[in-house]
Amino acid sequence: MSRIAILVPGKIHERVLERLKDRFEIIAVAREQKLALDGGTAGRIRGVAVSGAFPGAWMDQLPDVEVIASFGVGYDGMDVKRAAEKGIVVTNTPDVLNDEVADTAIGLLLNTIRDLPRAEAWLRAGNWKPGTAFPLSRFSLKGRHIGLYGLGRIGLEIAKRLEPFKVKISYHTRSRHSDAPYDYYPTLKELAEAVDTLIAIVPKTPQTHKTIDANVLAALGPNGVLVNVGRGWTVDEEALSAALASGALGAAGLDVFYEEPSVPSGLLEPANAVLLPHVASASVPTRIAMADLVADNLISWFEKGAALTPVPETPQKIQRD
Ligand code: NAP
Ligand code: 8YV
Repeated sequence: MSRIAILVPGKIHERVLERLKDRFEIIAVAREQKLALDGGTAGRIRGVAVSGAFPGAWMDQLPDVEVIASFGVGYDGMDVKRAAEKGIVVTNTPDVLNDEVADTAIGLLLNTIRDLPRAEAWLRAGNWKPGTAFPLSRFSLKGRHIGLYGLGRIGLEIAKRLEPFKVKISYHTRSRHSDAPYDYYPTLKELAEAVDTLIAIVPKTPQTHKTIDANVLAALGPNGVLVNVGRGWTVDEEALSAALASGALGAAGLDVFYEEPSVPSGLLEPANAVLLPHVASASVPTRIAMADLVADNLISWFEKGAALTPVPETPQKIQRD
């Protein structure tokens, strides 16, 4: 009996392929505007494993695809509307990366507030000599009031990690989380006015576009700190560059950027910015857990008739036998 064909467009974690190759036929193709598949091959594909965007036009090329397993919890590059219209189930990788991303957020927060990457660079450059000392950090975490923009799976883990630091914690989401022991602010502007430190962990959606704008940054103020581990899409980077340069905002720590991997010079130049190349989930164990969940979603769909972690936009309408 011929094996079920799974499409893999572009690169994906090696573990996904290792887990799938004995059960399925893997069809690997380059990421191109139109997938290089002849009609016969395209017609045999019933599942997809993908890291990164998956446009609706690719779905149109695959008449019998049932499930698309995406590597990552954020699935903003996936045309879920088209998938839902076509009855295709899309899965993502929630929860398995919560701890790693929350840990990274705390590390980035401390690095930004205490200027630790520049202190290390100063040491490595041979500046630490008798009678010299790296300048005191302007800011301290002590006594800060931290606002979480997003209190979902990852935001909640960040909040829990912040509690032992004895900081005040507040949050803004679309709706109040009545079980959360933190102050709720119904708008991002009100949250920014109340706090001195903002940590963003919201998805890329039309509603979150450039919501961290000049007004929000001004509300955080000269002692204010912004940390973003969600998506660069959420920040007006021009306004952020200007605020960092003028001192209207104290400092920023960014793991994500608007147009990755391009980082604007207005963010590269200021000394009061700590920048990471989108590494919040990027440890060997966490990426293996994400890869396993991609594979397990496909295996579960084809062997048990249901995916493990379908996204809310594509509930499992097709229950397989
Ligand atoms: P989640 O559980 O869905 O939580 C999302 C949070 O964002 C919820 O609290 C939601 O609150 C809030 N939110 C959504 N739209 C909003 C809006 N318009 N205004 C205010 N709040 C809004 O997602 P998660 O698993 O925590 O992941 C969050 C995002 O982090 C992902 O989508 C991804 O983009 C990003 N991420 C980045 C990395 C990295 O490597 N840097 C790694 C993992 C994830 P309500 O539903 O109550 O409004
Ligand atoms: C990954 C992420 O960097 O899960 C997400 O939404 O942004 C990160 O964990 C990405 O998905 C895969 O490279």
